[in-house]
Amino acid sequence: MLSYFTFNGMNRFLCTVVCTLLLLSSFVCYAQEKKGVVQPTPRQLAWQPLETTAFLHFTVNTFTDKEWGDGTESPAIFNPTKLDARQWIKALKEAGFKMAIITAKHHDGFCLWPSKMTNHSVKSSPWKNGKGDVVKEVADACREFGLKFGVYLSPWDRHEPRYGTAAYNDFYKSQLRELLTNYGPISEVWFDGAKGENAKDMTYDFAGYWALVRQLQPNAVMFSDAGPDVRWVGNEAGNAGETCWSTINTEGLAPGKADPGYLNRGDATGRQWVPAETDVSIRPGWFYHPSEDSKVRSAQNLVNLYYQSAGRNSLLLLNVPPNRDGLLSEPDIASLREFRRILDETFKQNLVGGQPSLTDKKLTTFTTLSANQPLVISLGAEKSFDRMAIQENIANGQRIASGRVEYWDGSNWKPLQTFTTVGYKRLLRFPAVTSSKLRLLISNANGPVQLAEIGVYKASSGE
Ligand code: FUL
Repeated sequence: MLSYFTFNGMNRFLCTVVCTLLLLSSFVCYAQEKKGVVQPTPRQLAWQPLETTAFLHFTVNTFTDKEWGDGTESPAIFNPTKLDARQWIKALKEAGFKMAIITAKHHDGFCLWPSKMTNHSVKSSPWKNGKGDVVKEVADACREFGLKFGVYLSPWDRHEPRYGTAAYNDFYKSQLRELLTNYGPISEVWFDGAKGENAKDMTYDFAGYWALVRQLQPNAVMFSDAGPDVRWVGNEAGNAGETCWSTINTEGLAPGKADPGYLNRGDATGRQWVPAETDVSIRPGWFYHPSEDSKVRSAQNLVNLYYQSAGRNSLLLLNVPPNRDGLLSEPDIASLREFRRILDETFKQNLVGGQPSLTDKKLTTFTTLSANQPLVISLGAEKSFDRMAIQENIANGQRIASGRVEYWDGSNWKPLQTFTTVGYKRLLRFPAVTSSKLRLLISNANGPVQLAEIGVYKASSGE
């Protein structure tokens, strides 16, 4: 009995030691794997696949023909007699847009909702006898058509007399609270960094604004030049960097004070995950101007913007400004419709065959690749193609720094295209080739690559 207990006790002791060692070693591996890997938060992960989102710039400027109002505009000029937010959101939905962000207040200070904090709003306008609420109409239409909804609330306010004093921060937070509590779920809050040269000195309480958003709409992403959740792409021309990391170092960066080139490219060694959003307008201006009716971007131009933003690990935020009637204009709607038709036609059929984990449209099923480990992609038979999509499982970070694609010409591998960062999605465009297989090689990576998706396509003849 005694010897049995002693042996059994010894066994248990050894077992405990071995198990503890195993646990410790797996913890060390886990910690090493996690070390240095910067990952998106769940809210950023939900935002990135939206790909095409819309901005709606609308305010007194629509009626004064200006881009920046000075705050002296009379609310009496705001009278969009045919306003129909359902028409806006339906057109966006049909064009594949997944979110709409309304300028609830631009720099002129006029509020598109009946704010309790000021009379400088729709409630002092003739529109709907002062009983209207544009923010509510847009929020309701987004819910009806299944789009996410976001708000732009300009910190710079050229009308409000408290602007320039500490009391303005409380005023601004009260307005933010109204927007965050009265209109249902908000998916993005846009904090514009713009401020005129002659603007009064004002220290914005960004920390306080951001805390309020986290408290009242914890699922919303916040945009400002350098985050906290989403960063500016560094230009308003619709160009994400050819190299575009979702990571940056935010220390020392403040709204309005970040180097646009840095924001455009991101930073391979960045310690914060702050992906780039590409905001650009369908017209030369952000607001509607009758003289720009003939200057609306063509569908092909919009397709190009898509490749330069969503196709470079960013997200397209395309502004489509409502006109003085309160409607989206016909030329804008026609371009949007054709834009979607071209994209749908191009991406309707993935020519890659027999590699389910790479074509199942799920980032969580991936193939792990190291640098210089070739991956052959079979098309099953000879096919003609001129577009490629590559995606990483960004839930575990962004790793690809550079790589190349080759195609089989029947006897040799021939160079097709080189690329740098991939991240959520990289789209490649090249003259059409006919081949039965391709080969992907990653040249540089920050760690083992989790290759999630590969798509090979033949572009629509519309583009
Ligand atoms: C800028 C603003 O000054 C423009 O008017 C526009 O709203 C653009 C999206 O952001 O900073």
